[in-house]
Amino acid sequence: MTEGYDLTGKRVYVAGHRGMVGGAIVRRLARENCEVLTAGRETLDLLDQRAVRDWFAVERPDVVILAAAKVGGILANDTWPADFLYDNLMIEANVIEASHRSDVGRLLFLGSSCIYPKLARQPITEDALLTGPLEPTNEWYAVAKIAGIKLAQAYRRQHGRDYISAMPTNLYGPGDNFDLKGSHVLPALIRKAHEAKMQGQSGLDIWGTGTPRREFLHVDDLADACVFLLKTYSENEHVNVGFGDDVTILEVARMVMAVVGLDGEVRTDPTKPDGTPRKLMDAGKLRGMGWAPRIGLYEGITDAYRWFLETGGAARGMAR
Ligand code: GFB
Repeated sequence: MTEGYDLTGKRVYVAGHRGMVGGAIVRRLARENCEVLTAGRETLDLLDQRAVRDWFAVERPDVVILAAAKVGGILANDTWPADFLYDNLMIEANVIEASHRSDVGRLLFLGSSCIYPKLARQPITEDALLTGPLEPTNEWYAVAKIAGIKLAQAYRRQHGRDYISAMPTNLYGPGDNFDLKGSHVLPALIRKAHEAKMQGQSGLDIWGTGTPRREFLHVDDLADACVFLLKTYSENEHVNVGFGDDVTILEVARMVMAVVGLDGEVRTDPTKPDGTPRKLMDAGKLRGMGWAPRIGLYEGITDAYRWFLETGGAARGMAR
């Protein structure tokens, strides 16, 4: 444990600030007395090793939060396996190595709950990593994220760097991707429910059987957990950031319909993949350190729908 790592006056680089996660972290850091650094893709291509090294050499951040990633839902993972593996490996390798080269003292790498084996015992504790085969629908992304954890650990071990990793569960909230081909389930259902309501239809079409269980965390809670970990945690093992409870896809679909105000039944489509049956993370380690989420699922979906309405629900591209 780092006793009260102080962010005051630090230059904190948030990689991926235009994505849902990076955006939430920038909003949360506004409450800290630090300087936030960001760089859009037009300024800095994180796939370009030379450009990343040069940017770090000039900007000299003290702290890095690595929230940049090629992300997407079950279909996106299946459609673009090369992008999910290559882009994520390159982003992690470039940012972590450049951080070390330019003497960044503190780095937080963000992964995903899909790093765990498909049939891991539930709720999933941190030590389930690499104990069994992965879920095939997202193994490319999972392998890249596991490599990111290992990179942080390797720089800690070989170079004494204070680099840590957090594994969030399925996230949602303002800034999400509402493109139906690329998105995760919650933004997809919000958009589909909204469009059905606008067209005077009833009922909501969902993919798969509706029986898989998923745990959802509002991205503002994740951002708060990231700042908490940066200030307090300094160990080799990654930390789960979960909500602590899960729901079936059918349940979440009904909740979305209630928030949006859409009547009718949920219609399943078993020709579409379910993905992993369940991935509830054990959030006990982080709770034991004194952090807990604040935003309940219904309240969080209401907030995500508010953002969708305010921004016109523009189909948003992949966050990076
Ligand atoms: O959120 P999601 O795309 O990804 O799908 P995963 C979760 C569940 O919702 C699956 C179902 O069982 C989907 O079949 N679902 C129902 C839908 N209707 C829809 C819909 O309209 N759109 C989508 N997208 N799903 C992802 C991984 O897995 O989780 C990523 O692919 C990452 O790599 C992320 O780890 C956190 O939860 O299955």
